[in-house]
Amino acid sequence: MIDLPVAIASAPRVDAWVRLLGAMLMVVRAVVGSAAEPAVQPPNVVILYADDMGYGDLGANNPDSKIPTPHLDRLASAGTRFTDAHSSSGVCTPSRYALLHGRYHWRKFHGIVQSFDQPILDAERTTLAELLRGRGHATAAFGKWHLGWDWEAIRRTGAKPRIEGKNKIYAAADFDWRRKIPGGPLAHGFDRYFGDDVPNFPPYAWFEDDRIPVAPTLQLMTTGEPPEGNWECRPGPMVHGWDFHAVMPTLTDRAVAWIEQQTPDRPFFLYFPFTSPHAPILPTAAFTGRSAAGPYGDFVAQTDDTVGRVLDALERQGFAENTLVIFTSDNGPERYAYERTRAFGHRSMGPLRGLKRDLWEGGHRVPMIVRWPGHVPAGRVADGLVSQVDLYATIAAAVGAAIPAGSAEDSLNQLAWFEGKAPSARRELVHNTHADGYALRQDDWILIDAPSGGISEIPPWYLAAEGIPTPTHPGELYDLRTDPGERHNRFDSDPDRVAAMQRRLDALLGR
Ligand SMILES: [Ca+2]
Repeated sequence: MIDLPVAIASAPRVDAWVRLLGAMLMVVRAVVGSAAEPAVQPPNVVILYADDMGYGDLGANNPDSKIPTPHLDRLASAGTRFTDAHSSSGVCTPSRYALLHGRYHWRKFHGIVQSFDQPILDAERTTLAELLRGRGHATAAFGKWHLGWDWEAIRRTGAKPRIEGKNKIYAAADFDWRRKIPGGPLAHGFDRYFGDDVPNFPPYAWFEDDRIPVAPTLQLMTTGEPPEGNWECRPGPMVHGWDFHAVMPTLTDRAVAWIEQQTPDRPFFLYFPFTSPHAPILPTAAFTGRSAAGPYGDFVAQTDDTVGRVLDALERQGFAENTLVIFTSDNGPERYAYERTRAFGHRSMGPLRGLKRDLWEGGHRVPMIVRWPGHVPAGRVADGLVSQVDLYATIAAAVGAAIPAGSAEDSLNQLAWFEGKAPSARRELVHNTHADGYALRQDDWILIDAPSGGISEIPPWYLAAEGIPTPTHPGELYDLRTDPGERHNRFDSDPDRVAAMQRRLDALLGR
């Protein structure tokens, strides 16, 4: 502000000039201000994160899809669809860590958080939720957390689990369920949390913020089989009357209700990691038969409907225009996807090779749509390279937040590209699921530093039907521009590129 001298402002002729000068200064401030600040208020941010949804399960990505996804297709036509977008890992927990920290998971760990494991997020690094809350956003997480809690804080003295393989099997009486459970979403920047942590892990109970309001009293019981696949449920404590079918509808209701509580005078951040279409595959009666790809297809259709309900709530409350909506998935489709190709002619992996866990594209190239009216071009398809690791710096730029030193070290700001003003900032990406296998992407090329990019088991009939050869080389090299299905291994024919990419991968991994 410029203070005008009172003595001059009081003289009548000078007063007119001062008023004119004041008006000009206001115009200058308005112009300068609008250039520096993209909006009166930073945008709301909504991340919708599907669980195990494949590249080819998004209708807009797959002309031969047998699953209707009208709401996601609508989102894609109102925003930009990314066809070379990647989760950090081929499994759940590491991808979530990478998304919320803007950091490769493999710098710290590889596997998933098991049931009753301790928290995996870093207290010394700012999460995306902490960043946005610092910018003034109200923050909430609904759904699948799967980043651990400090269970030790509520474990009763002397209670010890029975160990069976990966599972620590506790009884309901081993915990004091009346107490707060530290280390969860509220410890990492979220004002609110509602969800079931992991739908196929104990405790089978609702979490409200940092408490479990209705205590588990039973051990897991399931009756019958799901309509497709297995329950995939780990043993452990369960609430009386727990209803697996109610999980996605309840999460959707709660997320919509939270949006309805928001007001235009404060921006918000909704992080909504779905529990679907991950197993147990349990579409509700309203969605049974909705697709031509079996119960899994119906569960994807239900997932799409949840997206529709969130988009409708944003529209109804007047938030749609100033909300950055990002839809993506935490990894590729589960192993049932092979049988789905035979039974229904639906390819959850689309044209890609491999599934969840794999270093091949099907493990980590996932659907991604970004909508932000007036900023991100509508109806555009972007084929540049992007990682979910980049969402942190990109969102920070969109809301005008500075990234604290020491946080989000791997995240590239892709805002100019998202807005259609520049190419992708990313030329290179490291892929990893397990500790013993890495791949390096450079422009169109991928080097898989393992004899096979496959980790998920492949049925012999599928290998025969697709004409996939047995691996015979110490590594794999593909040109994804001409060979997106990774069929023609160039490892032997391009040794110079293999050596250069191997050196670069070793340097990036510090080995
Ligand atoms: Ca997953």
